[in-house]
Formats: sequence, C-alpha cells, structure tokens
Amino acid sequence: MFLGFGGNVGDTAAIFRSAFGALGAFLEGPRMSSLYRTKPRYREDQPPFLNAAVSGRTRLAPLELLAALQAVEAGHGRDRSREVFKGPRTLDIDILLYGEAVLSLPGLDVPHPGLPERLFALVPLLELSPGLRDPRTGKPFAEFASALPDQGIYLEGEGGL
Ligand code: PH2
Ligand code: MG
Ligand code: MG
Repeated sequence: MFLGFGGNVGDTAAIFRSAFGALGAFLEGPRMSSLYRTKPRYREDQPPFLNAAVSGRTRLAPLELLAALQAVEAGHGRDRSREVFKGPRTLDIDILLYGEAVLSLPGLDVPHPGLPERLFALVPLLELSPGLRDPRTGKPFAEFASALPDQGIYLEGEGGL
C-alpha cells in the first residue's frame, strides 16, 4: 500500500515525521521517500508544498485505512470544515495504491484518480518503488511520469522553490 503526503502550512517536515510515526500503529514495514518541495497545483496562489510517499503493509480494509488516515490528519491540525478546496493544509494523506486493487467506494477511489497527472505524487512514489504499474492499465507509472511536462518538483534542500 502506498500513501501520498502533502502539506504547506506549518513546519511540514516535522509534521510528516510525526505523522509517519503515528502510522506505525497500523502499518507494518513503513518506509518514507525523500521530501520534495513542489510548486502548488490547481490553486497557484498558495505556498509551495512538501510532498513525500510512504509505503507499508496494513491489515486494515480500505475504508478503515481511510478513517485511520483522516484521524492522523486531524491530529496534525487538519480541519476539513475550515479549509479551501485544493488550498493550504497542514497535512494531507492520500491513499495512492492499495496493492493491485481498483476500488470505487464512497469517498475513496483507488488508485488515486489524480496520480497519473501529478508529478508531486509520482516522483516520490517511484523513488520508493520504481517498477510500479498502474493496476487499471498495466502501464508503468514511470511512463506516465516521463510523458508529463515539468511541474516544479525539487528534492528538499537542493533549492528550486
Ligand atoms: N495538494 C493540493 C493542491 N495542490 N500541489 C502540490 N504541489 N502538492 C500537493 O500536495 C497539493 C497541491 C490539495 O490537496
Ligand atoms: Mg486528501
Ligand atoms: Mg491530496
């Protein structure tokens, strides 16, 4: 199972470390990618994001996992009732992939529908697992990534944004 982390409010690196620790309650063998500083997409009038990917195994069913992740978001200052759509947030944790599953459940589509077009999700995901394929099409995610134009994705600490 692969998750995408995003945030652009507060000390995002510290928030990611804390959230990654909290995931230990229901993830086995958790791994986190490097952190990437990324140009904001969909709404450009907001600060740059930090993005990362996390992998691990879980016994939780998809909707149970979603609820557990939303509790971790809320525990890190996320208040969905007060936020702007696609706007600034302390912590967003998205389920990118759940094994090979293709799911359409209330409030949850897996693979994440935005994944094929989002380098801020694809680049950290491919860092963790370069050979991953899209379970819908069988196409390697690396092919989606290499076909996309530059979206402003920089390894944190190496400058760029
Ligand atoms: N998340 C958004 C909107 N725009 N842009 C980047 N670069 N990274 C994100 O995680 C992101 C975004 C809303 O969830
Ligand atoms: Mg989300
Ligand atoms: Mg998101």
